[in-house]
Parts: sequence; C-alpha cells; structure tokens
Amino acid sequence: MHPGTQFDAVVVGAGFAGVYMLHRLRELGLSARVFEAGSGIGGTWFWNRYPGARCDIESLEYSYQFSEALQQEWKWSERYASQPEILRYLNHVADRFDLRRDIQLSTRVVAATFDEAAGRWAVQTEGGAVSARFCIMATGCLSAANTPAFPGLENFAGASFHTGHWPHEGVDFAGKRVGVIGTGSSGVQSIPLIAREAAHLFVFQRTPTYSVPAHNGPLDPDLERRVKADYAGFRRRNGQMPFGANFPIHPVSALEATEEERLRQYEARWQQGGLGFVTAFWDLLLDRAANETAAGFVRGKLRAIVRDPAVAAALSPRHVVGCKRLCIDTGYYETFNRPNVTLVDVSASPIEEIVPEGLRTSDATYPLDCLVFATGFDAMTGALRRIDIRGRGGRPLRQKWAEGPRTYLGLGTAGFPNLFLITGPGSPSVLSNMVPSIEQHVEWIARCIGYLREHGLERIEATAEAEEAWVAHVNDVAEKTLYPSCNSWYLGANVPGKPRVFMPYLGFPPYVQRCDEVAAKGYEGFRLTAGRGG
Ligand code: N01
Repeated sequence: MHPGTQFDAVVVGAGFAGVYMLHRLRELGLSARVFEAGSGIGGTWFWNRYPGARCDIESLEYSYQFSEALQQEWKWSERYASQPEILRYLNHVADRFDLRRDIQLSTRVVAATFDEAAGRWAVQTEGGAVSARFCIMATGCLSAANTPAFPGLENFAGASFHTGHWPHEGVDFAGKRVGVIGTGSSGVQSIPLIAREAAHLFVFQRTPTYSVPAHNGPLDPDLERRVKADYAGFRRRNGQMPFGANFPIHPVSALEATEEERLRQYEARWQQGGLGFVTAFWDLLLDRAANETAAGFVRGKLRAIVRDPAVAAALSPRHVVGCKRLCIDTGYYETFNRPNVTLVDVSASPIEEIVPEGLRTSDATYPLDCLVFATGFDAMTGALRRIDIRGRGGRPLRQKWAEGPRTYLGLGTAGFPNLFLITGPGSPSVLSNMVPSIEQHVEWIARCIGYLREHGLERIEATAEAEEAWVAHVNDVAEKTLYPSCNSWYLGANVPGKPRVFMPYLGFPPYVQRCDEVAAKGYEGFRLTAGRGG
C-alpha cells in the first residue's frame, strides 16, 4: 500500500455490511478497497465463536435478499443458523460475487481524516495510508468488546476469554471450574453448553434476564419451499413489520384481553419460540401494566422450570420485558437445575476483584480455572470511537459525540463530508433484522453516490439543522415507549461513563419511507456541493 494509493471509496469492515457495500460499489464501476481487522471476512460472525453462538433471527430472514439467485440456491440447515453456518454463507457470498480481491484482511483502520483542500479522506491503517473520496464505515454495531475493568484482572492465573473474541481453536472446559460473567444473549447461549462440559460452572449474574425458548431444529422443508416460492413477497411483508422481521403484531391490547386470552396468546408465542414473543400484544413495549402481564408469564415459566425456588427467585427479572434485548435460548433456565451449576447474584454481593485463583465478591471467593466474559459490547459507537475520525477543520468525531452520537438518519453526521455510516446510531439497526437494514443502507448509499456522480457533485454532508431535528425525533419516538426504562446497552448504560442516550431508531417501515423521501427530494437535509467548500 503506497501513501498515494487512491480509491473512489474505502469501506471499513468486511461483515455483512462491508461485503455487500463492496458489491454495490463495484456495480457502480467505482474503485474500492475494504479494510478488515480480522484475518477472515464475517465481522460479528468471524469473532463470536463462543459455544452455542447462533443467530436468533430465523435463517430464512437473516440473509441477503439482493440476489434472487443467491437466496434461492443457498440452503440453510436449521431454523436458526449457527455461527459456523453463517460464516460459511458469507464466505460463499464473497466467492460467488468475486469480492475477495478488493478485501484486505488483517488490516486495522486506525484513523480517517478529511482533507478539505483535496475533498478526500486519508485513511490510515496499521500498515499504511490510502486516500478515497468516500469513506464508508461498515464497522458493526456490536463489534467493540466490553471487558469491565475489574481490579486484579491481570493477576488471574487461569485463562480468560471474551465471547466476542473467542479463540478459533475453541476452548476445552472439561474438568475445569469455569466462571461466566454476564447473562445477556451471549451468556444465555453459551452457559448451557459450558455447563455440560465444565466440572463446575459459576454464573455471575448482575441482572436476571428474560429468555424465551428458540425451539431450534432442522429447517422445515415445507416452510422453506413456501418461502422460496415467493421469497420477494416474504421479504416485502417482513419489511412492513415494525422490526423489519416476521414478528406479526397481535392487534389487541394486553390490558383489554381477558386473562384466558392473554395466556393463550403468550403460550402460543412461547411454543412458537423466538423474539416474536414481544409482539404478542401491540402495547407490550408501550405500557408498563401491559408489559407486566408478559413479564409475569415468563417468570411463571421459569419458576416451573427451575426446581430450587431460591434460584428461581434470583433468576426472575423485575424490569420491563423486551427493554433489554430479549434472549432466546436452548435450555438456559434448565441449566440451573444441574448439580454442577451455581448462580451467584452479584447485584446482592458485587464482584470486588479478580484474584490469581479466581473471583472475589463481597462475600466469597470462587476458585476458577477459566473466566468467560459474556459482558457485551461498547455498542453502536464503540467501533467508530476506536478509530480517530476527523472531519472538517480537523474536528474529531470523538469530540463531536462526547455527549452521545449525533447523526442524520444514522447515515451521515454534520461536519464529516462523504463519510457514510452503515447502520449507524439513529437508524433502526439493532432494533430491526440487521441484514435487511444493512441492505437498505448499502442501497441508499450506492444510489446517493450514483446521484452525486450523475449531477457532477463531489460532496455530501448532513446539515446541522437536519441532524438536530433527527436526533430530537429519535429521542421523541423512544420516549413514547418503555425502552428507555432500564439500563440497556441501547442506552449505553452497560459501559461506565458512556453518555446515556437511546441510540437506535424505533420503527423500520417509517424509517425506510423517510430515507426514500429524503433521496427523492434530492437528499433533503444534506448539503450537496460541486467541489471544495461549494
Ligand atoms: O451482551 P449484553 P451480550 N459486572 O450487553 C453483564 C447481540 N447478540 O454479548 O445487564 C457484572 O446483552 C451485564 O449485566 P447488566 C444481541 O443484540 C445476539 O450478551 O448490565 N456483570 C449483562 O448481563 C445482544 O443483546 C445474539 O447488569 C456485568 C452481560 O454482562 C447483544 O449482542 C447472540 C458487568 C452483558 O450482556 C449483546 O449481547 C449474542 C459488570 N461490570 C449477542 N458488565 C444472537 O443473535 C456487564 N455485565 C443470538
């Protein structure tokens, strides 16, 4: 890589977003380079190799739709695809569309600086620098691992792992005393499998979690046939649902339904399995009393599963169900019936330090050979903040976002011309089916770049006014729901010191409509210019 190497576009990250962005840039006839820190493509699905890692959106939906041939020919083996299968799929896509030659692996981007005079981005990697007119961040929403700074961590004599940076060769827990910190989706998926292997498993739980069974299994061939007979229609209908996924909303208030009707609905959704539990009634995420009926149902289920009433009580969440990401499990609550599993409530007795022989809480020391951090991510902004991004006037993005992320549509941010974010904060992203959201952003960005070229324009930048209004709108929408009511990573509440701002935009269909309107009005809310300053 020579300092003078020039591209039309640089894409940072080769997960679902970067891979598809490259394909679209190629179709536009642009020169593009993707930089990927990992030694393989796949993003989230490259890094998260912990036991039990799988997607909890159904495989027929968690896949690209941009190519009818691709979606017809690929065969998923299970209802919910496992991490290895999704990684195989992404590698297949890279080969099928001949993308690898423009993807540079094992290359971490450390800085990106907008050169105002040239109207280009200088993109600095650990191995060199290039320049590009467009800089597209496909860095992922959940890619910057969060490992809490427990005192003494560096003195631990055993082995420690973060679920988001799992060793490729796997980890042998046989005969080991293992501690897992964290009971979000990653903990809920890995705990049952680690428990089967370990001599003893201690689960350090700060906040109990609501989890609904996955009922995973081989993909139903009839369902596959029906979906593939009209894949486009299936995608279109899903795109009209609030989360952009096939979770039909039952159009009845939980409070207006009779007790019997409520139980019937909840039981049906429980038996169906998956995230659609939260749309069992239309007001579950809007009204506390309505939500409590669903929360009570899940607590009842877990009390029936977990034999020790004290353990069941400690596992019972009190917050609003769905407010932190709902978990989907295979045998999670059942795992606490095993004689080799101990639940440690670290909200009652907090973790004080990691000691060479294990973990010490305020009332006991737990001897451990291995420690697993299922402690999540510096979500949505973490990966962007780890790159030194500087816009007009050399202003750092980190400084601009010091009080929380500010974007227009989650696609651009004022002061940073020709910088695009794929599924950035302020877009539905993590509160939608990620793959269609990624495709929608990639297609919007590709169309926008095409428009600039057709109109002899060189720069696009969100206006401060449009951004201001969008940030306020994202907040207004969230405030009408129960989402801001608990300490979730959607709010940045899991990372000490992170500003508490609700980051995703709620509502996939209105969001897509808004993006389309903005484009149709010549990119309303963005300033488009012919050259420098303009
Ligand atoms: O992370 P999390 P995750 N001391 O942030 C605890 C997606 N995903 O990796 O709740 C003690 O949800 C923390 O406790 P608390 C999905 O969107 C999808 O599990 O903050 N505990 C919590 O229990 C998901 O939501 C899939 O009190 C500490 C846990 O660690 C997102 O990724 C699979 C602590 C972190 O949970 C993140 O999930 C996996 C501390 N200092 C992930 N700090 C599927 O598609 C944190 N915790 C299936």
